[in-house]
Amino acid sequence: MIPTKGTSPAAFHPVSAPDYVPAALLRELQLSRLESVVARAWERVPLYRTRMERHNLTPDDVRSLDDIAKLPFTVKADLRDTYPFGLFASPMEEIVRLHASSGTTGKPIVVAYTQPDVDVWTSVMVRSFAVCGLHQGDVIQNAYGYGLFTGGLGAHYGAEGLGATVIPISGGNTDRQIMVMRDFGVTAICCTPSYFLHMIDRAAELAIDLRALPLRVGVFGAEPWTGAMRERIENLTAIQAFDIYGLSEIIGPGVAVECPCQDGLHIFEDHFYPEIVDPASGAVLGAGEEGELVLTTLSKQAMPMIRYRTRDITAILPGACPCGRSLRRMKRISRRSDDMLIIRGVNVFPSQVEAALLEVEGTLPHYQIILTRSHGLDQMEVQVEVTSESFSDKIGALEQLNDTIADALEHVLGIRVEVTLVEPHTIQRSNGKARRVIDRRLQP
Ligand code: DLL
Repeated sequence: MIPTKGTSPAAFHPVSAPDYVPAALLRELQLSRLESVVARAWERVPLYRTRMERHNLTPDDVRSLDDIAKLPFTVKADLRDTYPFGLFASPMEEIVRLHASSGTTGKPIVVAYTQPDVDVWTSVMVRSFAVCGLHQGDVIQNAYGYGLFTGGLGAHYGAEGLGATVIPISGGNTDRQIMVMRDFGVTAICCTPSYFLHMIDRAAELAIDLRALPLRVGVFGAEPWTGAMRERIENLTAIQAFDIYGLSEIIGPGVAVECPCQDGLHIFEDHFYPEIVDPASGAVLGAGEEGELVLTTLSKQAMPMIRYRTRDITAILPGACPCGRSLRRMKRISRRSDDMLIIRGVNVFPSQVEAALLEVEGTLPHYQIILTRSHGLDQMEVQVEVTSESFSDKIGALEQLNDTIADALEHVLGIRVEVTLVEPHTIQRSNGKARRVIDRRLQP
């Protein structure tokens, strides 16, 4: 059955039942789980206990869901400072899996799972796929990277748990991806949105019409992408593109996913308790207000996370979703608070650049921002790939396109930046998360 906007065939999938638990029951469940997780963290992880003691708190101080706001935050540096196993709440004999995320600087962070943790992870991934309208009989090509990254194995267990057929192809070797997609009757693809765009380009070069294949669903995440990027993907293929969100520290993929209404991502809040806080003051914000997503794991054993500051910027959407799920929704993540570039005093986010480029005809959504410093002044160059047709245009037409892009960027960013048009395929592709920014400002 092809999912259409506003209706959800997944609504009838038995694994989706917890998505519809009445809100009052859900709150009760969350509170009893919160009490257990706080007690576990207190008893077993010295960092949590010391921090709570410093605030004169014991687990008994958490008596309602609002009391969560009394608890201290946990941040990424806590994982680095206790590297590798300092936040584990289970002995190694009970831990069945380790993953790690490298990040951009320094040591990786390590995350651990007991068997019940892997089961929870599988269950939220099964529910995620069901929300996207997938079921037994679907053939899921899993092009998220397998290995220490959580994307590959998370989606793999979810697809198998659903009873679908999973192709564990991992990232890379784009020609083989397209061959498999065509020859194996693939109905769903999982990868980063930027990698899927690359697959679309390559399929066009190989004269393979993706619309002629049974492919109907894409489950894309692990990096920010815009509504305009979704439109581009959906217009160039016959798929419905869903946004899936997650992070290693909390579990991996499967923290939240879009339903066919495509208006925000439902958070699996029976396992992950969301709050939105002001990134500067840490104050809890209300529904509809944009701020930093803070998550508390409600059922994880090996590595409970209490009020983890994700750095991802979003808002909890007020109101009920027409799909009928009681799980609250968050806006798609457009940016991270630490992604913000400050160029000559102006705040710039890569997502603004992407949104502006997608408005200009003749450009491809492959771009890179290069930052340099000359005579103490920050310079920002945006390299943009243009279609081969535009590239073969006369010089005058290219100059005009360059000006149009520079104007569009100035309009959203508030500063004039240098634009360089480059041929298709000039910008290096990634099989996983795209590298949007190259910062050479601190290089000697
Ligand atoms: O990226 C887990 C994942 C795998 C999610 C596959 C979805 C699909 P990490 O490598 O730890 O885990 O990176 C987590 O990636 O804090 C966000 O900044 C970003 N991110 C993940 N999903 C999305 C999304 C995985 N749908 C970090 N939209 C997070 C925007 C996302 N950003």
